[in-house]
Amino acid sequence: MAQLSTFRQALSQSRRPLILAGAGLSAASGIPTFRGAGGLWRSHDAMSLATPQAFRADPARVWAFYHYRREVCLKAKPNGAHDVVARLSGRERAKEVFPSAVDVPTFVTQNVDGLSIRALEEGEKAPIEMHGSLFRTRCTSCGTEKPNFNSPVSAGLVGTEDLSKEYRAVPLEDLPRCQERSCGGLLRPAVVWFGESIPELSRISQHVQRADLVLVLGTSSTVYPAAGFASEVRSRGGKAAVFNLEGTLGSSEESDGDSDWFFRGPVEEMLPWALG
Ligand code: BJW
Ligand code: ZN
Repeated sequence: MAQLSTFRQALSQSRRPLILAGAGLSAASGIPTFRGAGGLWRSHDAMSLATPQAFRADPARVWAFYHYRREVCLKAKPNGAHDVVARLSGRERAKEVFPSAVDVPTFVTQNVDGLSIRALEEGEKAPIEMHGSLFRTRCTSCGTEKPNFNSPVSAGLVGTEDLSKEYRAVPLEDLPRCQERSCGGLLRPAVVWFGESIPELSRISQHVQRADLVLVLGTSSTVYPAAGFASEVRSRGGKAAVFNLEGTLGSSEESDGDSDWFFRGPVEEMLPWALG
């Protein structure tokens, strides 16, 4: 297969590789994606759940949605694709796959499920979670941000995780509250909602600007700024390889609209095969 040999050559020549992941990376762990068949946004209106306006208008409804998502992710396990990327984030495997690289690849994930972090072994570099994490909370009063793996996230939300059931309003005082001394403010999930800025964007942009090869794994490339990273790398003469179940606009068997290589299929199978 011609495209495999040119892809392997690009891996071996890359000095600054970048990996960008989306919801498809976690699909094999049973985490629903956002768009596409069975996607979360098909059955839940994004604009009434993933915006700061939605949280201000009805924090209990938004928390019920995030409580449900947290419970699903806590029960899930990293899959083979998370493992492959985690090994690439360690020196030994990175040297085999990217022998010319100056460092282990930069790994940026849009996923908030924490599975890429759970897949890490000792010495492997953690990804940048560009859309935040379901397992961090931020206080809307004092701003304190903390890891939070409580299950349930607050006692008042128990039972609301069954989104098929009619929604039961939870009083504000029973939602997750800040435990900092005398604060007690309302907590929110430390995720990035539509219209919010991306806290790590300047650090990420530096990596995107320097990257000469980007592997785009399981993202529909519809949400900016991440959706623009591959074309940014390519516009400077770098290369992009897309791994996705489906092609996007302008794709054919061997190329995606905005890529040099397109590996169609489940990323948990295609990625280990393509890396060799
Ligand atoms: C498989 C597979 C398998 C399945 N193997 N593949 C420029 C132009 C136009 C608009 C904008 C722009 N810049 C900013 C905007 C506005 C907005 C935006 O992009 N809107 C678009 C919808 C048009 N962006 C923002 O607001 C961002 N903020 C920002 O830029 O601030 C500055 C600013 C603001 C306003 C205007 C201008 C500037 C913030 C975006 C935050 C996104 N947040 C979410 C929710 C996080 C919390 C939560 O989870 O609840 O992040 S939305 C959701 O989409 C989530 C995801 O990370 C993100 C991306 O989704 P992803 O990962 O691509 O998932 P899917 O489901 O779409 O795709 C899955 C893919 O996997 C599919 O292709 C499948 O085929 C594939 N797949 N199984 C391989 N086994
Ligand atoms: Zn507080």
